[in-house]
Amino acid sequence: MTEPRLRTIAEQFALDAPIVAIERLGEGFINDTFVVNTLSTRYILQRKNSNVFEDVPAMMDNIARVTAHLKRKVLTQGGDPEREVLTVVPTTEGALYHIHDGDYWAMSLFIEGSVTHDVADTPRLAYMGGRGIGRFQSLLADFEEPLAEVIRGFHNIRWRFEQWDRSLAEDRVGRRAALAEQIAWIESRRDKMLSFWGLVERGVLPKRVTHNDTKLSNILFDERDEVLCVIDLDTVMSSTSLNDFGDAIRSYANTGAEDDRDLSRVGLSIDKFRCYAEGYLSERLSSMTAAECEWLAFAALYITYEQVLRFLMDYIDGDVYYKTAYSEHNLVRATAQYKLLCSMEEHYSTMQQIIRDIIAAR
Ligand code: GN1
Ligand code: MG
Repeated sequence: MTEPRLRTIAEQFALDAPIVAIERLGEGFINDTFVVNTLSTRYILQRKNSNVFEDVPAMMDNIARVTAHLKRKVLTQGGDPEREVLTVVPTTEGALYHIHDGDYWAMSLFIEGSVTHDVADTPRLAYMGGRGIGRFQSLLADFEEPLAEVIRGFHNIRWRFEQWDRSLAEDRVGRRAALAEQIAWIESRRDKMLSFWGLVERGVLPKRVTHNDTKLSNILFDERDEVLCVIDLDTVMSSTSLNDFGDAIRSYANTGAEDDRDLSRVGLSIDKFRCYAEGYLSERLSSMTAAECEWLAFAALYITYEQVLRFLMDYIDGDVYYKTAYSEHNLVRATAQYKLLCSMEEHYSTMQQIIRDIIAAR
C-alpha cells in the first residue's frame, strides 16, 4: 500500500488537521495497522481483514455501541473516557468505516503515553492485566445486548471441530499425511473440550459481553503498569467470560513466546497465573457464579487447546487465515502452544487450588 493511497484513505476520516506522516504499526495477525500523524494528533488507521470479518459494518456497530457504553461508565466513575476507552473516529460523512477498493478501513484515536508489552516481564504486570480485563468485563455487565456475532462460533469448539473435520477431509495442500502426531493431540482431547463447551450451550456457564482476544498486546498500559485501555475490540461478542481469562493466561503466563521454536522455553508460569488470577478476581469475583469459579482454571486449557487447533488447521488449509512470517510458521505456533497446553495440564490441579485459595481469602 503506497503512502499516497494511504493518505487518500486517511483523508476520508474526520481528522483535526492536515496529515504530516503515515507509518505502519505492529504485527497484528489479522488486520493492517497504520499510525496517521497530523500536526496535532495521532490516529490509528486499520484495514479490517474482510477474509476474517465478513460483516465489518456489524462489527463497527458493535464497537461503537460498546465504546459508548464504556465511556459513559468511565465518566460516572470519574475517569477519562478519551484515554481509558477507544475512540472511534468517523468519516467526514459520519460513517464508522470507509470502503476503498473493496477493503474496509476504520480509524480511532491513538492514545498518547500508552505502552504495550509482548511479554509479561513481571508478576505485577500480570496482576494489573487481570485487573484491567476484570474491570472491562464489569463495566460491560449492564450493556444492553444483543451484539452481532462477527465471527461465527469464534470460541465455540463444536463449530471449530466442524471446520477441522472439513479441513482434514479436504487436505487442500497435502500436509495432512505428515501430521499424524499433531492430529492426535487434537483428537485425544476432543470429548473433554466438547463437554466444557456443553456447559456454555446448556447455560450452566452464562454468556456475557466478552472481549474474546485478551492477549497481552491488546492492552494499553500506562507508565505505572496500570491498564489504561483495552484495545482491539473487533471480536467483542457474547460468550463465556471465562475465555477472556483463559486467553490472557495463554499469553501472560507463557514463559516462552507464542511461536517459540525453542520448546524448552515454553511452559506455564504458576506465579504469573496466580498474579493474573488475583487481579482478575479482585474485579470480577462478586459477579461470578459458582460454576464460573469452578471452571475458571479450565478455561486456560480450553483456549490454549483451541489455539493449537486453529494454528494447525490453518497450516493444513495452506496458511489462509493468519499472517505468517515463514512457511512453517503456523506449525511452529501450534507446536509451541501445544507445549504450553501440556504444561497447563501438568499444573492443572495447582491452578485449581490457586483459584480456590484466592476465593477463600476474599
Ligand atoms: C489473532 O487480532 P490479533 O492478532 O490480536 C486472533 C486471535 C488469536 C491471536 C493469536 C480475529 O489476534 O483469535 O488468539 O491472533 N484474532 C482473530 O495470537 O482471529
Ligand atoms: Mg484481534
